[in-house]
Amino acid sequence: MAMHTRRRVEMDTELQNANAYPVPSGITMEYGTAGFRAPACNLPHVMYRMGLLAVMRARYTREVIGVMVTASHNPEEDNGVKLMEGMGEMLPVSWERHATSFASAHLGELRTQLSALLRDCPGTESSSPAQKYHVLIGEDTRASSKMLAQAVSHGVTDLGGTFKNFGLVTTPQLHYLVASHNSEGLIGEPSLDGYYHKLSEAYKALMAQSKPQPGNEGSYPLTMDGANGVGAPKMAELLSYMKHSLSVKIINNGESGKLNHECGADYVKIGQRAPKGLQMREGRIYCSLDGDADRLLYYFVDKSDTFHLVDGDKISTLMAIFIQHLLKEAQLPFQVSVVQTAYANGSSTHYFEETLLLQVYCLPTGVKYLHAKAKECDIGVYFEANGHGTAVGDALSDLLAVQMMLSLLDLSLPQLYALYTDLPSRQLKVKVMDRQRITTTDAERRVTHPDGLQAAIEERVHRHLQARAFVRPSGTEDMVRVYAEAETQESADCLAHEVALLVHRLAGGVGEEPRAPS
Ligand code: 16G
Ligand code: MG
Repeated sequence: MAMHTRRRVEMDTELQNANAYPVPSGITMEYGTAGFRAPACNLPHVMYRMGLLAVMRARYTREVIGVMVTASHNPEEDNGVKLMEGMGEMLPVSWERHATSFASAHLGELRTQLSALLRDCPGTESSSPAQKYHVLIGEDTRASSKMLAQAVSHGVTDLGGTFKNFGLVTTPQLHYLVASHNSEGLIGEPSLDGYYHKLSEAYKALMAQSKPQPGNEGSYPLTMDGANGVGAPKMAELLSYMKHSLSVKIINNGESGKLNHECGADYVKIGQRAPKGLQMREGRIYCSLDGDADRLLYYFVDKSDTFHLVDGDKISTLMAIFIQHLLKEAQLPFQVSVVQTAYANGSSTHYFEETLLLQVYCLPTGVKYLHAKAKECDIGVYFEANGHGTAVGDALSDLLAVQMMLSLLDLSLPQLYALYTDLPSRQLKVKVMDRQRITTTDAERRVTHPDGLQAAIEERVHRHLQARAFVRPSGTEDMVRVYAEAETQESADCLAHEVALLVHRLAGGVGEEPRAPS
């Protein structure tokens, strides 16, 4: 009874800021693989509600929870939010539905849902008055992020929680801060200084083991494209801790260009080209981050100025080789497995299975799926082809890891690239009325709805050599994504276009039919 009374009091007297965050009419959103993403103007009410949910989650887990305000590689005008768990993992799938229903709940419904959550989730109801629930907030460089982070903080304080807003941080830095807060220093000091210190000291210690050879990776100067996002200033901060052990030239550092516009990891991967304005030279190596620094891709040009991409598949190849090498040296019997998505290039899967003799798993897109599978393995290496790897995809630590592994294996980036030849591929997007009408199975490799689409895709695939194609609704954009690979670029382009046309015709395409890739 006492408990009941307290709950009522909490629900009735608080939420004093709720009226400032009404739900706009006609807007519903789903908490997807990357949390919520939408045009920033549609998000204040979602942010406020995620502040509330973060406190509820903190009550439930008894841990500090993170809320990151970012829309990663989306355009500057968008924004988004995702919650981070105690050890820096993603919000569990079982709570995603609470996030979805909170996001569009009007005040009355919100009170009901908060009460229901208190009732239904063991742990949330018991709260000693002295117990404070703490939320860490981070923001990317978008103009809207400050205001949206403030909306999160209003949600937190309305439920009696406390917060610390770290301001500008990369998404993985917030993961680190959350995990280090909850581990009471075991992971590292819970501050950005602690993060930089940990990374730079580990890098220096590992690099001290490498014996620089003439012509090895140490002599390839590195240029980093910061996507005009938060990764650029944060890399500059990290470099100040590295002293002379690493030198990186940073471009697209946000001083003049627009976030993710004609630069960044997504632009480079999708277009298989350098960021606009970058004059690449043979003998240098280049890498791109995305807008919140949780993706990393490398690239270079050869003598004939041909562009070559070292994507997430190739980075996981490097990691798998490096770990195999360490296991062999230490004579440890662990099995290394590789976890990929359907976007992994067919040649990479073949190389892992046939040359490195590793077990390969294919999972649906989204780090949470890959991470869960990797945890089941003795040693699980995972990267999405788009450059998103490891538990939080920290592009800064992945960059240090790549530099270190190349150096210790005495391998150059062109040598890594040459280990296997990617099949040419093409990605396209199609706008449809309702992308959720497309459903898939078999780790997104086959369509189950609408009827007839899968058979039609297969019929087109059979017209090409070494071909494969699949479609899936994007979790971050209102689009259906099409992927095709085949023996030649021409063939991959043609197949992708044919499949895009099928989606447009059979799945309720909007506007003009998709054009062939130019
Ligand atoms: C998010 C996911 C990333 C995935 C991408 C797919 C996390 C932390 N991030 O960025 O893993 O590759 O979405 O986007 O899970 P899409 O659904 O629009 O293709
Ligand atoms: Mg990102």
